[in-house]
Amino acid sequence: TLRWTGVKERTFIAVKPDGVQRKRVGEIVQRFEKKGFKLVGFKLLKASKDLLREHYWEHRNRPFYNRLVTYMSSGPVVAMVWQGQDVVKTGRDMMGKTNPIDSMPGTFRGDFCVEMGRNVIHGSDSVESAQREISLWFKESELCDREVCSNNWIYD
Ligand code: 3AN
Repeated sequence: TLRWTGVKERTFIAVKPDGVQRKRVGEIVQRFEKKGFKLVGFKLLKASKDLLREHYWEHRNRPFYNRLVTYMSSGPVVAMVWQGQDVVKTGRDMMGKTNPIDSMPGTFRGDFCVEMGRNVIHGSDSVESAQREISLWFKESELCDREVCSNNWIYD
């Protein structure tokens, strides 16, 4: 309905291989749930280099590109789609900055890691990149958004 116009915003969040190996999946999921966002997609997979090259296409000319793709394909990642009002920006705020040294305590990167090359989590940086990334990682049929959701308790 018109009353809840922003509620359908979606972001793509991935727990990177270092985050999975270091058992951060539960806490990351828990913090998104506690905040009030809705989980609409979730899978554990070992991403192919082709998928990762496309995912990080905007960084293709950066010196760290190949290392980044190698690291991201080195083990399973947890790919997720979260939905809710302003979830893209809020997800970025919950993550902290690209470099953990600039990330405040209370953020995932501020709390869980020390180096940019092992920074635990990915989150889309805009609504447009979220749409691109979600369609890259998920089929529409893998997303669940039809279940009854108690929006009344989360949105005014
Ligand atoms: P963010 O993930 O915060 O949006 P981006 O999109 O600038 O950051 O970079 C994508 C990923 O590339 C980062 N999460 C990080 O793993 C890696 N990365 C970015 N900059 C560097 C760098 N200077 N050296 C090594 N890795 C980097």
